[in-house]
Amino acid sequence: MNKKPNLAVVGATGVVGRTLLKVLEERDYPFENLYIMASAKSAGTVVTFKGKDYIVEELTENSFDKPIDIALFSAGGSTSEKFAPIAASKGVAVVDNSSAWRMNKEVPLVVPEVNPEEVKWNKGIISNPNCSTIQAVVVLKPLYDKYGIKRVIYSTYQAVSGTGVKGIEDLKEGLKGNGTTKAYPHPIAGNCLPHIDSFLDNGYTKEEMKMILETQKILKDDNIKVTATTVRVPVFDSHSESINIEFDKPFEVEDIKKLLAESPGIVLCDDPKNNVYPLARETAGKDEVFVGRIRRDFSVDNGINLWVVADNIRKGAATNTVQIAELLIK
Ligand code: L14
Repeated sequence: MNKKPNLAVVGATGVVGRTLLKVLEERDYPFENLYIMASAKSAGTVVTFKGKDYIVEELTENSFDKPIDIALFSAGGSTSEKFAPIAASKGVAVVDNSSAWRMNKEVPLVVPEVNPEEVKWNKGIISNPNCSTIQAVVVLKPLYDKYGIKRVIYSTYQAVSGTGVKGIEDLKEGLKGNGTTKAYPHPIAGNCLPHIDSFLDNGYTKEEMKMILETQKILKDDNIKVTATTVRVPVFDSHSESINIEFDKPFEVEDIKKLLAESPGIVLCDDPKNNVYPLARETAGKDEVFVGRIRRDFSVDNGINLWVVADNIRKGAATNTVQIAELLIK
């Protein structure tokens, strides 16, 4: 692409959408024209971007008749399911934040530090992985390349911002002593809910299955065994994850620390004797994935334990989307 693209942001008024605009602004993403679209409910509201006011347009089947080059979608699964193919059919490159297209074989699932080359074969839609998957695979990829991975066990501690405004409200109200349950079936303050997204017949939640299947797709290896337990915790921003990995090959813990510290998008944060390890409150607002508590799992051959934390709305959604959009204009 030689000229600057015409850019559309679809769903700019939610938690991810607002951060998407912020990240586009921070990274000075180049564009000729910017169109901001949302459902009829938010249409007509004014959004300020780089000091200029934009009126939010209603997303319709005709929205992409304009000469739009790239559209960043963060408007939920059903909107993406309907409108991403319409946009793609009109020649728009869609970067989609919902879970609608991630496991579709015709759609690349991209984390720029991990598999940037996948963008090339897109047929109009590129999918942004689930927030919990993104931060995990940024760390898994260099380890996979060097040592091979047999099995991964994920246990997550996920922030309420992933649920959007209602989740944030439930925690705010809960901390004031009001047990509101707008977002969750139980109060979130003072609780851990082993329940993210809905339950499937196999006993797992959709969030758990997303982590399992997306990890295999992104690392292009269906032989990796993956299991997951995803838990909502009373934290506003940043998902934390305990990741247990069993490698094919032997390793030295010090080599792993060095490898991760040198890998793209990762900050090593591992000095437990001085109380230094990745923390949700410290990673909130940042774009890197933080890793610490790196230690051998003595219960198996070639096993390791890691603690991985990242801002779920930034690296887990908005920043990753903008990084994909940057690959599109390279
Ligand atoms: O699949 O509630 O993109 O924290 C991301 C947020 C699923 C739910 C996705 C949450 C959603 C998740």
